[in-house]
Amino acid sequence: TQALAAAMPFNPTKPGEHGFANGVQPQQGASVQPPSTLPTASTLSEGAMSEKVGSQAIPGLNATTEPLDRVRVDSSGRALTTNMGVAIADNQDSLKYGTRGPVLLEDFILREKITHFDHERIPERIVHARGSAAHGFFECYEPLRDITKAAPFRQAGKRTPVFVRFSTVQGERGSKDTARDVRGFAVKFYTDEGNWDLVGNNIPVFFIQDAMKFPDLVHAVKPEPHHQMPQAASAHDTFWDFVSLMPESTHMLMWVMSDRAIPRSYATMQGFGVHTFRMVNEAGESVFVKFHWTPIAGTHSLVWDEAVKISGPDPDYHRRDLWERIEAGVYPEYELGLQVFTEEEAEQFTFDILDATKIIPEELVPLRPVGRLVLNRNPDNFFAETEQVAFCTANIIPGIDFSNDPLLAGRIHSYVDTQITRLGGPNFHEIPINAPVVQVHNNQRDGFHRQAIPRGRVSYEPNSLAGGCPFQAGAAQGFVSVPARIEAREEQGKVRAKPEKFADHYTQARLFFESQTPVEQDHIANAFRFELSKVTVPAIRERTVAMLRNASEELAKNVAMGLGIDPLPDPLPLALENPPEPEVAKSPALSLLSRPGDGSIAGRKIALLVAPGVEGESLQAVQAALVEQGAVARLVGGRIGPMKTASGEVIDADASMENEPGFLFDALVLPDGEEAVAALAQDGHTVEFIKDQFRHCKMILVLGASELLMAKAGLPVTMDKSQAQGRTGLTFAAAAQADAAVAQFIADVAKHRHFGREMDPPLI
Ligand code: HDE
Repeated sequence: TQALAAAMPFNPTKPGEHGFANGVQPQQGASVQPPSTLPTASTLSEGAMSEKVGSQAIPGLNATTEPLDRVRVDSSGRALTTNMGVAIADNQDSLKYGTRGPVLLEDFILREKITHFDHERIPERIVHARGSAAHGFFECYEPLRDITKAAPFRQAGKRTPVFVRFSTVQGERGSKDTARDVRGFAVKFYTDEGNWDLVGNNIPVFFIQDAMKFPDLVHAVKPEPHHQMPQAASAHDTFWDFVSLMPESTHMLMWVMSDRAIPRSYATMQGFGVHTFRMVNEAGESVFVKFHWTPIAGTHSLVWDEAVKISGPDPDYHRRDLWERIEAGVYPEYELGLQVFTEEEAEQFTFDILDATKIIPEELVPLRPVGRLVLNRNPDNFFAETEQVAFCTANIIPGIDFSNDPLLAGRIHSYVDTQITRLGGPNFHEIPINAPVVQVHNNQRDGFHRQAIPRGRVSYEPNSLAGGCPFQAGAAQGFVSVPARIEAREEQGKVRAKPEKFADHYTQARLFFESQTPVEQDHIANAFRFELSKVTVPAIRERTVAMLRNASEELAKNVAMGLGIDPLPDPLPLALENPPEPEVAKSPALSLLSRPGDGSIAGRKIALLVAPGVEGESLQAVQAALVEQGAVARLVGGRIGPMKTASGEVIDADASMENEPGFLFDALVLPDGEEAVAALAQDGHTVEFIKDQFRHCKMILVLGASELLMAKAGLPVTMDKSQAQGRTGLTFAAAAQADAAVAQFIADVAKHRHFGREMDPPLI
């Protein structure tokens, strides 16, 4: 396995970590080093202690590494110091009057250390508290000068560094990754004309149409205020109470009850800008755009039973997956597609493009692929980067502009506002992860934690004392808002009201549901059933079913049946009696299964069960074949550590069925070898392992003698191999034919799941 590990790709941007270059042992601390090796006064005074390490990134791949070098600290070979740079002789004991005497107030080293520690925590984000992030780049396919002058789209092949943070919405910072929830997909582009943030989600619509309702929505979904439960879950009374009284949320509910809300990986989910934005070209002409990120690895999700189980042993499931993919060089990659349309076209649509509860079907406005996003570097420090990063919808650059979406308007205000508190003042734009790679020049001054040292006596404009600098860039270079027509009708004046088309709450909810495959429709119905079964007030359950009747009678019936609601309640009254006939009645692009990806299994986790006496040759051949495809193929035993194969060779189990249960893996290989199979059959974990793999519709390769294990797990298809072969994601093979079988297995794994096996309630 060591040879295999060595053959696995690892991230070339981080050669010095994880013992590849510097040895596995950490450097000895100064306090345990013999006095002769302590740094001398002369080595300290050379300024060595404040020296920052250079970046190890591949040049041109990640321009953000350069500006961040200014603040990167590598302490290897350095002595401990106080925050004032004074070397610390003893980091073990506080300063006392005699060994048994009182600690002295003058111990500035102790007091500094404790004081700083006392203030380590900052407030978590009010929403999207739980997140994980990575660095990477955006690469433009071709110049988009016809529609935008925005810097990232200027030349073919141009790379713009990015920092991307994925998140869940409801749970707290330490909550589980696999909650049923919307995922944030926030991208910060460090362009050469300033920072542009595309702060999106993995679902292209939202619960509400107007920012006015956002605090209500969030209060309803967050843990209930009296007892602070439930954590990282929307399955509770206040959420369903609110949304069932807000019919505009029906469309979004369809999406969050679909498998999109339980992605397999951040690398296998889509991202969307949600709102309609504008793009503006050099001539000042503007078009509307919607932004879509599509994962190259395909859109794959978990199943609910699996998501629930994962949250126990691995609440960091998505964080770990993102980290490990990047460390292994299996870089998450997404294609950026634009839906581009004009104002005139928008006026013809049956829905309003300012309404964030509506999509534009791809069949109506197709996606134009414009570039790719590659995440190829993990952060160096979670707090400094992932926690302190501040995304903001107001961060746009010349060539990008807003639409009048009232939800977007609220966001343009909200992000900076919340960050002023979360990051402790108005200067958080100077925190390295937030600072643009271009220079900042203005007359904003002072405030908490100011980093920049502006020179001179001028902090106003116009001025003559500084030669008029910094000066206005003018329309040719500076940001100019699109002089968009204001549509407000004169007779309306100031109003608190919505445009008429906003009142059609159900047409697109129906479109979404009817565009799903039967499996996906079942999962949606089951998700509603689960969530509403956690609601304690029957009237809320019924009101939700009444709402669903307006979107899909079939879905409403299914959900009602699962909740024992009979007869069906009357449908909720419609806000718009006769909505216009939609342009598109079915959109296959809305099905997750319509984007299987590039067929690669890179990054998938596959368990190969092992026990002493395992038939080693066939198993290692399978492992090698999987690793060759970029999969993470781990030997999982009853315990970890070395064990002998049937032929006496030593192999190393690097995981156990106890520490890595079956549901943490995408697929399973059961080994040949009678002794090993007998040992595995004695271990209750084996049956659980196989049953979970089977129930979650995962692919299983059964080699030789381990057929017995399938029987032991009570799997009905085991015996009828002719029927099972190729039809259920189960591959049976004698060890001698493992080579041929593994090809079939790999092709199956690339398909992710075999849903044909699924039953509700589960048979196994
Ligand atoms: Fe956010 N949102 N949001 N949101 N949002 C925040 O900003 C807000 C909305 C999104 O990884 C907050 O710094 C309002 C839609 C992401 O750091 C806050 C409204 C979409 C993230 C805020 C919305 C998003 C946030 C909390 C309705 C998808 C995490 C902490 C008008 C297009 C970014 C913070 C990260 C975070 C406000 C609705 C995406 C409070 C007022 C729609 C991905 O400012």
